[in-house]
Amino acid sequence: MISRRSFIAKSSLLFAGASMATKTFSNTVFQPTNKFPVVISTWNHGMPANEAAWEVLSAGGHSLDAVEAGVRVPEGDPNVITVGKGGIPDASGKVTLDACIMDERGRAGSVTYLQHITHPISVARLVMEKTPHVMLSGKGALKFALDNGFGKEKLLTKARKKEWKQWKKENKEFSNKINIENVTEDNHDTIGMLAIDEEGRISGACTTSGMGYKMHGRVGDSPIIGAGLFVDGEVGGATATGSGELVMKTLGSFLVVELMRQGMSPSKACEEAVRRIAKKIPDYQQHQIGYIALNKNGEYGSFCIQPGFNYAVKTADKTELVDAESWLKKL
Ligand code: SD4
Repeated sequence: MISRRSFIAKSSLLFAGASMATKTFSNTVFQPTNKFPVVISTWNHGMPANEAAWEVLSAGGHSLDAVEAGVRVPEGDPNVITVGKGGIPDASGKVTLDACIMDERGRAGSVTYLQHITHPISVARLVMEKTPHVMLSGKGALKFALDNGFGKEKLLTKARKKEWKQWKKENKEFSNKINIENVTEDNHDTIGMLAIDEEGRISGACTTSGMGYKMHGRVGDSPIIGAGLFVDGEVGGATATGSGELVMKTLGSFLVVELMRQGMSPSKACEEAVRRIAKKIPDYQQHQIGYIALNKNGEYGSFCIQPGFNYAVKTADKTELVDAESWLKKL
C-alpha cells in the first residue's frame, strides 16, 4: 500500500500525464477482417474463457451460447478471486454476485446481489429467456435460480475468508480506488466478453463478484444493461471493468455502442467513453476503468484510464492478450 501523501503526489503527476496523453496517444485500429467468429474478453482470465467460447463458435454455434460458456470458466474457478466461486466477499463477509447477458436481438437478462450460486451468468440467461423481466435481485434471484434447478453452493473459500478476517481486524476503510503501485501487475477482475459468430450475430456477457469489501447490498455496473454491458446487433457491443460507480454515472457501454453507431471505430469509441469519465468525474485519476468493444464487422478495440489493463482476443488466426491503450501514462 502507498501512503496517502505519496498517492496524492503521484496522482498529480498522473494528472500532468493525462493532459499530455490527450494530445499524443495513437489508437490502434484493427482493420475489418469480415472474418467471423471473433471473441474478446477482459483481463488475462479471458484467455481460458475465450477458449471455451471458441469451442462453441468454431462449431458454428450462436454467440450467446459462446459467451455464456466462456464466462462460466472464471465463474467456476475458485482461483479467480473477482468472479463467481472464490470471489472476494463484501464488507460483511458475504460473496454477492452480479451478472448480465445480452444478444443481437436486444434480449437481455440480469441478476444482482445473488448469493450461493456459482454461475450467475446462467441465471441471468434464464431471466432473459423465461421471465417477462430483465433483472432479478437478491433473494428473488436466488429463489428463481433454485426453482430452476441450480444448486446452492458455498462461494466463500477458506483463503478469501482468512483475508477478509484480517481486513476486518485491521479495520481498513473500503476503497474502490486503485493502488497505483499495483496497476501494472497481474490484475484479475470482472470478466466482460463479446463475441460475434459465423453468422455475424453479436452477444455479450459480464459477470463479477464486484468490488472486494464493498458495502453489503452494493450493486455495481456489471449487471446493469447499458453500463457494464450493451449490445446492439446492428452496431456492436461493449463491456466494462473497473470502478463500477464511474461506469454507471456515464452509462459507459451504451455510450460506446452509440459512438460506434455514429461511425467511430471500437477503440476510438472506448477512448471517448474514457474521455467522458475524465471530463465528468473529478477523482477519475484514482480509478481504473477498462472498456472493450466489438463491432458488427468484427473490428475490436479497447481503452482504459490507467496502464495495466489487458484483454484477450481469439480469432481463427490469433490467440493473444492485448495491452489496452490508456488515458494516463506510466510514471
Ligand atoms: C464493479 N465493475 O462491481 C465491477 C468490478 C470490477 O475491476 O470490474 N473491478 O464495480
